[in-house]
Amino acid sequence: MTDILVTIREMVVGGKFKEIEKQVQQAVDSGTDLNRLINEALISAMDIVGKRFADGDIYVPEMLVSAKTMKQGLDIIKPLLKSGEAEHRGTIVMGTVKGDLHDIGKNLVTMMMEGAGFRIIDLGVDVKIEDLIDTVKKEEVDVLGLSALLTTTMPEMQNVIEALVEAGLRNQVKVIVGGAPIDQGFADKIGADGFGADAVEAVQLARELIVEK
Ligand code: B1M
Repeated sequence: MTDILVTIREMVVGGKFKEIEKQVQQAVDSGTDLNRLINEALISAMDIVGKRFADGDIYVPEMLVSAKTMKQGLDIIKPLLKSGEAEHRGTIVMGTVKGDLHDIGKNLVTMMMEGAGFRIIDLGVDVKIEDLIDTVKKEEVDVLGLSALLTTTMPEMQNVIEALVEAGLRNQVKVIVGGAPIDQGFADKIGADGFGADAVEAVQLARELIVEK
C-alpha cells in the first residue's frame, strides 16, 4: 500500500478530521486510484476502528470522530464519482432500517449508485417502514435498498418485505439488502431479491435487477 493511503487510513483511525480533506485532495490530485482510496484507506480504517471498539480499546466518542473523518474524506471523492449522465437508469430508494443509525456504508452505496447513473431517493437512517412504503407508493421506484449494521436491526429488513407484501407492492419493487452482518443466506431467508457485499456489488445487482424487471 502506498504511503499516502497508509497516512489517510491512520488519519481516519485517529479521527484527524481537520486534516483529512487536504490529505485526500492531495491523493486525488496525485492520481491515486479512487477505488483504492475508498477501499484500502477509508473502509479499511473503519474495520480497524471496529476491531478496536470490539476489543474495548476505544469507545463510542472515538468511533464517532473516526466516522466524521471518513465522511469528510468521502465528500471530497463524491463529486468525482458522478457520471454526469443526463438520463437516469432507474430509481433507487435507499435507507438504513429503523433503530439503526449507521450510514457510512449506505452513503457509499448511494454515491456509487449515483455515479452509475441511477436516480436516488435517500431516506437517511432509522427509517420507519411507513416512510419506505409511502415512497414506493408515490415514486416510480425500481429498487429498494436497505442497509443494517446491527444484528438487532437485521430483522427489520424482513419486516419491510412483509409490509411490502401486505401493501400489495412486493411485485412492483426489487429489494436489495446489505451491511456488515448481512449475507446471501440471510437475504434468501427473508425473501430479498439480492445481497450486495459492498458498494460495487450493490451497483451491479441493481443493474441486473432493473434489466430483469
Ligand atoms: Co457502531 N457498531 N454502534 N457506530 N460501528 C458496529 C456496527 C459494530 C460491529 C462495532 C463492533 O462492536 N465491532 C457493533 C455492532 C455489533 C452487532 O450488532 N453485533 C456496533 C455497535 C455495538 C454500536 C452501538 C450499539 C454502540 C453503543 O452505543 N454502545 C451504537 C448503535 C447506534 C445505532 O445504530 N442505534 C453504534 C454507534 C456507532 C456510531 C454512531 C459511533 C458510528 C456510526 C456513525 C455513522 O455511521 N454515521 C459507528 C461506527 C462507525 C461503527 C463501525 C466502527 C464502522 C461502521 C462503518 O461505517 N464501516 C462498526 C464496525 C465495523 O463495521 N467494522 C460498528 C464502514 C462502512 C463503509 O462499511 O457500513 O459495512 P459498512 O458498509 C459496506 C458494506 O457492508 C456494504 O457496502 C459498504 C461499502 O463496502 N453495504 C451495503 C452497506 N449497506 C449496504 C446496502 C446495500 C448493499 C451493500 O444494498 C442496499
